[in-house]
Amino acid sequence: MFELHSKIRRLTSKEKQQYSKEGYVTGLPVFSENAVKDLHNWYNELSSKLPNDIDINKTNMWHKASKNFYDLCRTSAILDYVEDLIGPNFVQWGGQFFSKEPKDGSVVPWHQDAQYWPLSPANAVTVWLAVFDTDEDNGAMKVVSGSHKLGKFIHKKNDDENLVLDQEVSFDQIDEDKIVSLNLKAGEISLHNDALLHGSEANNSNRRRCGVTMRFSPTNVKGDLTVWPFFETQLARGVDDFRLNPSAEIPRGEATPLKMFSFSKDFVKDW
Ligand SMILES: O=C(O)CCC(=O)C(=O)O
Repeated sequence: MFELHSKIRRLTSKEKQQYSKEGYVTGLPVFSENAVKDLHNWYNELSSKLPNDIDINKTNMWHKASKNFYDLCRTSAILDYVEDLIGPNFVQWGGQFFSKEPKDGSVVPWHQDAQYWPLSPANAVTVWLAVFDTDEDNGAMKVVSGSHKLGKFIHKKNDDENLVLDQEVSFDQIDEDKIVSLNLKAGEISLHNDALLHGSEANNSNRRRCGVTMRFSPTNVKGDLTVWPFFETQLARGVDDFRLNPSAEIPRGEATPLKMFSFSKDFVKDW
């Protein structure tokens, strides 16, 4: 879809060990420098379809709505990296933007994804693709290395309007020395485990910051439909011998999610 980086590769055994020990891998090349402009145009085109009063951070399920988004998530180099962590058979069930305009004040509180997700077994990998360069000045995602091994942290509800999510782990539970900023060049990805503590501070720069997240789980995952009735999967790679979840339609054109949770059948489609 976009020009691939000349250095795409598979994960090294050191990176696989790092994922297991520290819960993340970062700085993986996917798209070339030439592709960055295309990636920006892609983002501008998709985001411009949202009505002005809808915050892109409050929309999800883009992979079920937009062929453009779906195709990006099927980039073979991205799936190769994911396969190296969770094996050859896996599904996609989430696709979302985490975007911060310069000085918009938005913050992603410290949290563990698995806390929000009624999935078992909990073994999801998130791909975070940098659409723009991201660093500490523009609010790069930060992780607490090794925290995925420490069990569930206490999350408290916080309705502060600057927070992108409303469940937060207080800073006093966090080992500050273990915080790592996942600074990425546009076109690179990081991968993180669903139990890893992570979050991000405000974008204090004059540069936009945006990541595309893609959520993948091995095919043996089962979503609790009593909690997430809209949970639907698309086979991303391999075969699904388990068939434990409803399937999501594969988008053949462009629709735009206007909220967090939708069934694929509910999108207003142009196909
Ligand atoms: O982009 C961010 O700052 C946070 C992303 C996030 O929370 C996630 O990928 O689960």
